[in-house]
Amino acid sequence: MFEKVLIANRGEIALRIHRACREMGICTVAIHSTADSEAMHVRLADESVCIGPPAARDSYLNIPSIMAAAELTGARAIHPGYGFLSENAEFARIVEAHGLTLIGPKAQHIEMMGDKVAARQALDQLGIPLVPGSEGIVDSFHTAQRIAGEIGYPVLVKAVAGGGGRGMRVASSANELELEFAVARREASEAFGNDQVYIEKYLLNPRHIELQIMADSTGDVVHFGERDCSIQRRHQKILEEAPSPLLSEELRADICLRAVSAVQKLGYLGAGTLEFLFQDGEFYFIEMNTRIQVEHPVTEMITDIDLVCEQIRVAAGEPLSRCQEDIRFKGHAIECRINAESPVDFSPAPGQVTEYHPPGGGGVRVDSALYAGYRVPPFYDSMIGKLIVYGLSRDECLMRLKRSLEEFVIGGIETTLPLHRRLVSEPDFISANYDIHWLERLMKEWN
Ligand code: MV4
Repeated sequence: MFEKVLIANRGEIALRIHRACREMGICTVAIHSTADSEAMHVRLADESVCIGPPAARDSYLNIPSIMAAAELTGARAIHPGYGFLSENAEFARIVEAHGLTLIGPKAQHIEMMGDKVAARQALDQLGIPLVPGSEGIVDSFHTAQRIAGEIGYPVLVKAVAGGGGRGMRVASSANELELEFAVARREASEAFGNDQVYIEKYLLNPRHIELQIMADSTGDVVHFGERDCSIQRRHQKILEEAPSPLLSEELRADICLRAVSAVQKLGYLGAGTLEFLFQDGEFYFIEMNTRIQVEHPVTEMITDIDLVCEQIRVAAGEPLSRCQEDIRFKGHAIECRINAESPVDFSPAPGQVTEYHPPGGGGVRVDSALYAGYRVPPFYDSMIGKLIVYGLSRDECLMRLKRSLEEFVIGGIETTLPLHRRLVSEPDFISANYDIHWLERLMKEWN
């Protein structure tokens, strides 16, 4: 096992990784920008290194500075968390070239899944159902029109280097496609420096369901079931739950079996998430994420497994702590993402936290690096914490969520807590009757 791990991230996930390391008897090195000197993960880590100015490109994305911090402190492994360098294949290669271990997948798999067409082709070959669409890159309007004619309109033009919702254009007719194809290419080129696009049938009212998997270096692969992440706004998830309230045992067993088999055949290592759209009882693969995700705690709550510990174990060459039969699913969990934002227009609202009183009691978990007096810096993502609530049934979970949201006090800054309080009283949320567009439609009604 590693003696010392460098945490190449900030905020709640840096603290989350520190906690896992501590419980495994591993020393931690925090890195931080000059804006994060007073951050909780820096205070708690065994050692800390300031690696640059506030702008992420000069600090949390600054590979030479991070490698120097690892060298200086003798950390032999690096956990990238999510965001920042977590899905950067070049970083993975550099870490490896220095004889260190990245707590994450191999560079080749990060690279493959970063290319959305390569990911589609690989998983198609391995028996994963895809959204109907082009087999590969579509390089002319003529080809785009032919494929759209075959699969039927509306279609979605997506960037090969995209993901997370950036670089997508919908076309409802051949006429619209001519314009949208050109716009998608130009936007892809500007956003990713790569103008390659592909085409999928545009699904009108799907849910977003993702599967958590983990692979070890012995070739063992397990799944931890699914998360329903349909409640989002502008491609930012707001609330996630596990299990999906709408999946039958048969459908779940089938897709999980396929996912495990595919990931095993890829020779994948570490944690991964297969993202699907789910509509009319069918799964359609869209992307695979090669990092630990923000919403991993809902899976931890219903399986009673520490996914970050498992990531560290498998990166160190140890086997997964449990085989599939020993992963038992029990109860229901919901996570609310709490952002330092106006609950009305979602504009960022950094500033000093004057009061901090998180909820507690049975079945309640708060993952946050906040404390009273902390100044939320304006330079980074606005997520400042996550409230995760567990119940034996979805109903019990909902009641607990309501009372936890009532208890939660964050003073001095605006947060999205009022939005969550309103959401959990919505009849369609309570009855789990929502799709990926539900929240945006609802918020239009509120205005
Ligand atoms: C789609 C889709 C409908 N049809 N693909 C957006 C993020 C990116 N990961 C994929 N996305 C979508 N792909 C087809 N063929 C709708 C979306 C989409 C979406 C997906 C998941 C969660 C929220 C979303 C919000 C808007 C659109």
